[in-house]
Amino acid sequence: MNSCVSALTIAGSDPSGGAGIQMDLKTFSSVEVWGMAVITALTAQNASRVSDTWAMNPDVVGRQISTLLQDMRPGAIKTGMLAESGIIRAVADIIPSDIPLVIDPVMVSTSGYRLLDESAIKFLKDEFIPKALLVTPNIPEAIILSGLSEINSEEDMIEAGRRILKSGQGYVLIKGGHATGEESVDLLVSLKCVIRFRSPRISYTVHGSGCCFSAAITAFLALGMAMEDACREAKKVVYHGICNAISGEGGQRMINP
Ligand code: PXL
Repeated sequence: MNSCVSALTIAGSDPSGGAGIQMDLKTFSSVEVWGMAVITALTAQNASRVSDTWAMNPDVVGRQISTLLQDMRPGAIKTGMLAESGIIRAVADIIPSDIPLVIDPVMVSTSGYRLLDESAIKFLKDEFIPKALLVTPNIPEAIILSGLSEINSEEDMIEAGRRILKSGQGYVLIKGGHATGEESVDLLVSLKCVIRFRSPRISYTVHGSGCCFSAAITAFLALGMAMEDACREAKKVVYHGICNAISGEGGQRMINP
């Protein structure tokens, strides 16, 4: 473990270990980055479903971050489940603008449970996403963030990415896991270019792959990689994790980075 390099996740707890902060910390460890975690929400869930969520008080989230940053400085920060606009505001107000920020715009769990208030989506789009170096939506999230009515092709993914990029500085990684075809294609879109990452499509779905992907990118950015390399290496981590998925009770597969 290279303990000089650290990354921070600001996300919800998944007691099953499949997603959320538990998955983020496992992913950071798998690439030998020191993991730190600020909890935004608790969830009650198992391998197959979320049954309840409890958002932290935004001041509690803010205090966790401000105390941590008094004597520790992560090389990169990612956010996952932010639950509600008060928490997004607390995070947006506190995190330093000179640390690379990856926003995984978590909205709904794989099993269909809402993890972000509907009313917080506008705030996420208008106030928080412009602060990100990278946003990592899947296709359903990209539809909501871009305002497109559907995404059916790589051209649509690029158009969605361009719409989500509010300023010229950032990147959007549109993940093609929800698309169809023999390959799973993710597109890294910036105002200057589009880069394609491909892997064979695996026929089953796994819980936690989105968290693992954005956490691995965050860890590689903390290690000093350029964005394109960080996304390419992270895709390998996720692909390996999906191939090595473990079966939870009820046959639900959980990623194993
Ligand atoms: O996969 C998205 C996600 C993120 N964070 C938490 C979750 C989930 C999905 O269930 O529980 C805490």
